[in-house]
Amino acid sequence: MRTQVGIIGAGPAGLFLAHLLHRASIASVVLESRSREDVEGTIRAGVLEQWVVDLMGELGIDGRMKQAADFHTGITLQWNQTRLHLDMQDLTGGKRVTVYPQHEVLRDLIAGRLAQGGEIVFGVSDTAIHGIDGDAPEIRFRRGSGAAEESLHCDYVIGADGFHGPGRQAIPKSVRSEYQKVYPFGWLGILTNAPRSWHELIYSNQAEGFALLSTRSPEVQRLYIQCDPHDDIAAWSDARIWEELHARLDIPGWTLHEGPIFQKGIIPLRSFVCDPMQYGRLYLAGDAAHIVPPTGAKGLNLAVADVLILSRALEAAYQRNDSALLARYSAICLRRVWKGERFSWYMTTMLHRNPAETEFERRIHLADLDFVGSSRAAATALAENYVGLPFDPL
Ligand code: RFL
Ligand code: PHB
Repeated sequence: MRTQVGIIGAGPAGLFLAHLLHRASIASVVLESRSREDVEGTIRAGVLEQWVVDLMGELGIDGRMKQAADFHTGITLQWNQTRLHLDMQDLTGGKRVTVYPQHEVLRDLIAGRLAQGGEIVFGVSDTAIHGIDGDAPEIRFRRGSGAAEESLHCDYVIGADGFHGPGRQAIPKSVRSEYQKVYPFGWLGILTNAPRSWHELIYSNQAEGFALLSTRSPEVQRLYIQCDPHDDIAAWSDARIWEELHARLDIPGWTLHEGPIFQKGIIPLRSFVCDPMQYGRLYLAGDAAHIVPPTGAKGLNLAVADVLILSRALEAAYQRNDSALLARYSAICLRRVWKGERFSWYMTTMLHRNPAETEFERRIHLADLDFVGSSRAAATALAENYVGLPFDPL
């Protein structure tokens, strides 16, 4: 098999890239280890930056989103049982955030790509990257375990294979620097059949710890609570989850709506950056190269930013024989990535209770929140990051 760009991973990074390359008349094949049902059914992110929503429009895959998404002009921060409404639209000159779940974005991307006649091979195994040092790289794989080994020959290999994929490992250790922070807390996330409790997202820092109220539809709500990352989900009965959510979200005169919980799970929180994001003919994009804790809602958005830059660089290489942008790919991406890392770390630190924090540190975090509430400049800085920073000139 031969194509121009071989993409490992049908997550947001890999699939947006396939669409962007198609728009630039560049051929690609996507290899994905999971089944289509699995990819389309995994519950992850919820918040899209404005430019990602606009990009979906440009790519002609925003039909369902326009019907089903929830458009928010602000967010609510809560501490000491008081709420602060941040009017993002006012603070950023008209930008909004869109709550539309990642798996719905993936459904739209997959259906759109298949309708174009694009190739996505689901259920591959034994994916292995070869020849990125030379000019004829290939990706070896099997269509399911036990099937014969095949080769996808291409000009460029894209590691859009998430944090645990083989892409990053293909960059020699001697070339790669990795920067990491693991937080001493995780998130327990639930989906519940309940009506909406509030008109926008609430990020709450209470004495009991962090909680986030988000939404999926008028009937389905998404909520998270800070927990021990090593907790066993079996230790969290529905009654205990609601008790903690009430303790962290209720304020005098307002109480959270409950409903049956139909999905729950625990995720660890980590910050991670791999530098460089490119080696030879291999280019990393999205979670393969960087991870942020979800408090800033940046992971998916950073993944799409990488491939937007990558698609422009590949377009210049193929259509104008100009590989200068490709050579700067890693540096251009990392500049934006580190700002996303900083913002995600800031939101996480400010809004969670670190089990090891001193009373001094706790008061600093509350002062940080108070500052956002009392300074338009501080509120604007938070809002600019939350709705998505402008792109640096290429
Ligand atoms: P993905 O989505 O992990 O996709 C990688 C794909 O590669 C496949 N793969 C392989 N395929 C072939 N061969 C192999 N050897 C392979 N190894 C792996 C995998 O099966 C997978 O399908 O990475 P990508 O595309 O870089 O996208 C990143 C985003 O998924 C991630 O950053 C976000 O979900 C993070 N995130 C959030 N981001 C936001 O922008 N806004 C949010 O509100 C937000 N909330 C969240 C989040 C992540 C969460 N979790 C579960 C970590 C909330 C949560 C709870
Ligand atoms: C979500 O709805 O899943 C969500 C929203 C905001 C975040 C993280 C996750 O910061």
